[in-house]
Amino acid sequence: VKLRHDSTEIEEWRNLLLIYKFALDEINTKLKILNEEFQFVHQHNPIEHIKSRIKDPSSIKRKLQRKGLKMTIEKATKHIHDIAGVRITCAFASDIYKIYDMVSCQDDISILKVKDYLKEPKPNGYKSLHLLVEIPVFLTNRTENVKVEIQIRTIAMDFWASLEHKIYYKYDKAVPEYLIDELKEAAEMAQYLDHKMKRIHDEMMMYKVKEKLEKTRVII
Ligand code: 0O2
Repeated sequence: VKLRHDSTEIEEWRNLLLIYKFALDEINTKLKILNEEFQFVHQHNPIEHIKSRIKDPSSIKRKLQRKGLKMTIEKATKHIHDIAGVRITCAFASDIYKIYDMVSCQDDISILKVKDYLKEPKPNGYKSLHLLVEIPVFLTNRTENVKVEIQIRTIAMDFWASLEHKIYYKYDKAVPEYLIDELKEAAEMAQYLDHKMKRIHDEMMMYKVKEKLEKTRVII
């Protein structure tokens, strides 16, 4: 997609994207602190990886076109909710809601919208928890409330989503029927793997608790 804009407009876009970048910096710091504190209190890390990105102008333009809108700053800030995006991957599905609780307890973060594709996966098999949040960014002369989309999913869900995303673009959104079926099957397998890993993890935790109890009994 070719973007033709004059220099003032380019400057305005640069400024806008910089503010989104500041919002990402803030969210990333918050998540890092929450994860470290959670680890300290519960001896468990709910977050495996955090990836963040600013949507590039050509993708913003494509998304606006999909919505039948022109590429303007006003339209982009109003209609594109994932200009700033954070993707959090965790080991277990139960961690997803723990992270959600931690984020929603932050005084300076407002949750504007929740899309729960875990409770209601998309027909293609896509699963993830999407939070549209707003965070204040304190600038030299003003405060801007900036929207950030947070996607939270397990490693297995993320593995599936990144392959599906590649296939979707590879076939220019016209994915052959047999691959759609294969992807659905793979989504079920990812869900099976999530359950299995959780069961194994819970067994291990039970074993650890039993072992601790045994040791305490010996000491008493
Ligand atoms: P990219 O390239 O990842 O940025 P809305 O305006 O909120 O109604 P939106 O933003 O499309 O519509 O809503 P949604 O459902 O929250 O989707 C936002 C992002 O979620 C997408 O961004 C994808 O990153 C991801 N996503 C949603 N559905 C799917 C899916 O079926 N498969 C995969 N792999 N990812 C999905 P973009 O801009 O589409 O793409």
